[in-house]
Amino acid sequence: MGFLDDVQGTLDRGMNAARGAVSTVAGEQLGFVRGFCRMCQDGWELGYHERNGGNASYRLTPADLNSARSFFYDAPSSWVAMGVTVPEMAGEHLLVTGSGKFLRNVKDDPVANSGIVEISPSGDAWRIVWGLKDGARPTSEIGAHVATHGVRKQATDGAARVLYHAHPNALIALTALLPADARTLTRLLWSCVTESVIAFPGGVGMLPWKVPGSADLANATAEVMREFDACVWQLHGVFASGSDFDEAFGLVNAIDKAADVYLRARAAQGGNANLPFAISDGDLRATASAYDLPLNETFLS
Ligand code: 2HA
Ligand code: ZN
Repeated sequence: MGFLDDVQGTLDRGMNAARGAVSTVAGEQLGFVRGFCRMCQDGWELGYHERNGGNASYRLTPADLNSARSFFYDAPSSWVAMGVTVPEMAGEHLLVTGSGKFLRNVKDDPVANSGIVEISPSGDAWRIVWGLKDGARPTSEIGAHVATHGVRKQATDGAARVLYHAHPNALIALTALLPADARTLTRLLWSCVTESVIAFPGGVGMLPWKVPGSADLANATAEVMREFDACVWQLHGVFASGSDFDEAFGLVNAIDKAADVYLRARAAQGGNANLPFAISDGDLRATASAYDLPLNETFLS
């Protein structure tokens, strides 16, 4: 290689580095990236994300995609199969947290700890178009995210955009005391905090223990979330959907708070499960009627 080639190579590398730096900083300023960072930070501050615990994804709108496209890599990564096939998600773009990444670090360095993946035309693979730098990959629960996005997108006519997976202490503790039954869990949560039925009038779904990151967990979660906008994973945490970051985060927060109140009340009377006072089915119906809520009647007596 001659001297001039060397100079050209150095200039090219310099230009690419400069462009990378510009696109990185600007990408981080996008509104949906900032909202995503805030949700991860809020979860960290509430103790939902020990180590690399938890993960999140956001399905970009066409407007988000327009505003983000100029920051995408010149060449996306190769396609990587994700173990589930979700035709409804073909061509969609998801902002996702990275596998093994700590959610407490997302806000300070979104391009290292999260990134945007495009879903393949057949809905069975992803490739990285922004972020997830230095060989990072999307969350180990990418299958659950993509499969559930497909289901929630259909169930809500496209309104659902956020999926949030957290490991809240009280909720996990409560699942050690209960069978994996959505009705039993929902009734406990509704019965001890007045606003529970307002936050989740449809109730919450629940799955028995499964291997994290498995296709079995992904498919079972998507199935449960045809009906529910949250699915509790026994001895693991919760997976929740929302139209925006406030909705998904608020749902997890409300579910965990009710679990915490229940456990405190139960502990305060020596562990006895029969609380002397609880919100009755009549009270739940009255609340639903006052606020015109889509109450899940099958969970009442
Ligand atoms: O992202 O929480 O369920 C780590 C996990 C896997
Ligand atoms: Zn988890």
